[in-house]
Amino acid sequence: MNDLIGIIEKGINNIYTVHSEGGNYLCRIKGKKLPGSEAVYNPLAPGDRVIFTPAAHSTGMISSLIPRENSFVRWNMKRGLPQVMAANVDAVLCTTSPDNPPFRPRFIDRVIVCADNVPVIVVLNKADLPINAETSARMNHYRHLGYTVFQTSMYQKVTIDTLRNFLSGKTIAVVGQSGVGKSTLINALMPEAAQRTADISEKNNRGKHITNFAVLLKSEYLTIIDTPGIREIQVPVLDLHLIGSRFPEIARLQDRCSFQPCLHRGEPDCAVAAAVEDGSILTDRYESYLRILESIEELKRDAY
Ligand SMILES: Nc1nc2c(ncn2[C@@H]2O[C@H](COP(=O)(O)OP(=O)(O)OP(=O)(O)O)[C@@H](O)[C@H]2O)c(=O)[nH]1
Ligand SMILES: [Mg+2]
Ligand SMILES: [Zn+2]
Repeated sequence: MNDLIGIIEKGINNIYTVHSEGGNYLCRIKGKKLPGSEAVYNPLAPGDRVIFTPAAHSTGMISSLIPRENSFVRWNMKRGLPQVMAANVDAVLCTTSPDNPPFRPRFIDRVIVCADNVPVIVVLNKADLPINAETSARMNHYRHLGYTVFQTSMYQKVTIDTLRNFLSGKTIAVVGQSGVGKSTLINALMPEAAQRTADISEKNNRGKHITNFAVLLKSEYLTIIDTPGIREIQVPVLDLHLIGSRFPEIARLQDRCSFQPCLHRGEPDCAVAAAVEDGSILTDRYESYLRILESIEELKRDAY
């Protein structure tokens, strides 16, 4: 049979569900390894476009990956390898909550850095719970930095409708801590998704990692990739100089630093340090940036 192009919906135990014109195919990778995927945790992620050879009974063999337009990649701490959670999306929806689990802005900053060539939308879900001034201020700050922000609640239909309208026609990946309500939000946006959800643990105020593999879900107007909740998100090992370019307020000043390239941590006559000093860059965002640099340096040290 002729080769087909398809989209990965999910991959479990090296068996990939590939969506194509003719329907869904259960595929394996031809020769077990895809060229170029040696140093990664997973060779394929939901949203990837692949070429495969169909066989009997809706099965098939994947022979190659069509180069990705973009991806969301985190560092898998257990395996010490980069893990692609979604590919070829129009946006990453970074989902957070004001409480249960608590709001963690540095988590959002890391999600933004993990989004390679994709816009990030920041969603404060569970907006029916009390939102403290600090959380509101940080959400406003993301808006000020140029990110699209939303507040949603499963109990406020209008918030879901507003988000659904905004996302209409797009393919998005939903990421965030466990228990913030990613799957609940997806079920509200597209009821046919019927993703499993569960209450968070009362003992430690954390989610229970209910979604355990990433999956691409389609409705008539929307394609969404649900992803497993992450407890501690680690940025992959990237060139340190790339990190500043993923902080818009740092990126727009970088050219003005005397020292080039500048990492903005103690170099003389640094425009970013000056902006932190005069308050035009939020101190916590700057510290968040520094922690990310340190965490990458740590990973590099561990590798030797
Ligand atoms: N108060 C409130 N609770 C919500 C809202 N959305 C979701 N929840 C609750 O939050 C809990 C966790 O929801 P899930 O959708 O399973 O969370 P998740 O982010 O998919 O979690 P993982 O799959 O573990 O990553 C459930 O008890 C939901 O009912 C909301 O808007 N408001
Ligand atoms: Mg879930
Ligand atoms: Zn600098």
